Amino acid sequence: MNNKKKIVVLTGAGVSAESGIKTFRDAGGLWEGHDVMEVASFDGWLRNKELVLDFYNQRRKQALTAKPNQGHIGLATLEKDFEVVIVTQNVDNLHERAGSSNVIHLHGELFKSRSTVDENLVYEIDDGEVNIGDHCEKGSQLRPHIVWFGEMVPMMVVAAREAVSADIFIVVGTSLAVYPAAGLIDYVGSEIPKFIIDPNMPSIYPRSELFLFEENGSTGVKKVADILRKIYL
Ligand code: BV8
Repeated sequence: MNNKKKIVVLTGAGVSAESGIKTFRDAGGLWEGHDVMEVASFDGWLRNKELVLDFYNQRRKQALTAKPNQGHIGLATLEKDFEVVIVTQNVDNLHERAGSSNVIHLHGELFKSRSTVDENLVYEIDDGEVNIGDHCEKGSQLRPHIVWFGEMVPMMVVAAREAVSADIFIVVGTSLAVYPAAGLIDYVGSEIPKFIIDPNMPSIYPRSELFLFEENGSTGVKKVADILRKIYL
């Protein structure tokens, strides 16, 4: 019988910042010089598939050179003493590469592509590119396996179910500006301790059991992990 306390973690671009991956906001709403809606929306895809595919090919190349930082590693190490579910808005695979074994990607995955006629046809890309003319087994153009603005977030239901049964909730490196991801905290019990780690604390609705760590993920995660081990072990 697993009597480990369950930690649910919501992460955003900030947890990968110290791995050299630009955050969504720091890019000033421009990604690699593009308007977000040009490269991260379905309309943008319809307007210019090549531009969108190139944008994600560039980000995949950049993500390949990035390494997990102490924030990712600290979260993965929590699995020694706790049941840990990572809910990330990030499309990189740094949580997995740090050793986290239970990662829910709300906004998709950079290293996967999918069919444009059958969303169940999802393919690993590894270190490759996706280009015009790359087709799924049903002959349709492949697209990035990413949730664009204006698209449904199918994994939100799974993430919310995890949050409902959390004993501890940690938020690392997100401006809590994008919904429904930012609403995950509302599924967590009011009496459950909530730790927020961010050097520029996001505006968050005041509630009980909120503990703020105004610092980088690499140091904040270690501090919170030490506190949790003191309290729960
Ligand atoms: C949907 C994939 C409905 C792309 C992304 C008006 C009001 C409210 C909501 C909306 C609105 N208009 C439209 C909406 C909905 C919209 C939305 O929320 N828009 C926002 C911008 C207002 N949401 C959607 O469209 C979602 N879908 O609602 O569908 C629907 C319903 C029925 C039928 C059809 C549709 C889909 C949203 C998903 C979009 N895709 N990503 C890609 O990555 O290529 S979201 C995008 O923002 C990023 O990927 C990122 O994941 C996400 C959130 O950003 P953060 O991760 O928080 O990053 P950010 O830069 O903002 O913050 C970084 C934080 O880190 C900062 O706080 C910083 O201080 C901190 N930090 C910096 N350094 C460090 C650090 N922390 C720790 N350590 C450090 N070293």
